Amino acid sequence: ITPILLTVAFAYVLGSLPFGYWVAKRKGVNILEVGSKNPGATNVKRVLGKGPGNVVFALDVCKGIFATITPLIVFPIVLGDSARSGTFLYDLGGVAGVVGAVLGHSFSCFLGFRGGKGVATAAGGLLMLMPLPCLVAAVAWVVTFFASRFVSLASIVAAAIIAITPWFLSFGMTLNVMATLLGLLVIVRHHANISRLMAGTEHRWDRK
Ligand code: NKO
Repeated sequence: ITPILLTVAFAYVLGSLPFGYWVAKRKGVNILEVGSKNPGATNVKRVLGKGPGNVVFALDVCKGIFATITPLIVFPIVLGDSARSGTFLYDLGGVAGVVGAVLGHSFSCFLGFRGGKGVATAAGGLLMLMPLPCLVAAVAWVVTFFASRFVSLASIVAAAIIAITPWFLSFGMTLNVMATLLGLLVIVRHHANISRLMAGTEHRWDRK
């Protein structure tokens, strides 16, 4: 249990790094008070433009990748055969990494337990654990976005795909349960967007 707790703690702190907040702050903007008030890549792009938005997206994806890949590399080395690829402990290490990072991003200890919606960070971690569902979700994200021009709707559709598709593949119970819970968490984090979508007041993305 100790390696799992250490992994969650490490991933949580890493995920908590509020890159969206910091990048905007360097430009003199408090991202928590403008646009959708979300410290994610989308809102940084909306308020500050393409460059800063892409930087935040890349950094948020990287923190998901790093938090997840670290236990996948360290567990077999430190714990030996009981945590090699294919074991429950190995899967649990990866799950602790991605879940810790998304919780950190969403409830950052550097932002008074506020944070983003976890889309980019989850995408980075899931890419390491289940590349195929992640690719399908990414394609669905792009299609939904260009069809609707709602970033939030695209993210919700991608999260639903992450929650559902792994059950039809052979990842095993540990990863499947994680994917469903993570997908649901990302959807719940979009509750304000969902209200706006239903009220017809959600922000539509138009080319700048
Ligand atoms: O400001 O409330 P807002 O309109 O900013 O923002 C809503 C938005 C918040 O999310 C972000 C991150 C944007 C990342 C877009 C990259 C899409 C790449 C597709 C990844 C597919 C895997 C998804 C896994 C979800 C669990 O939604």
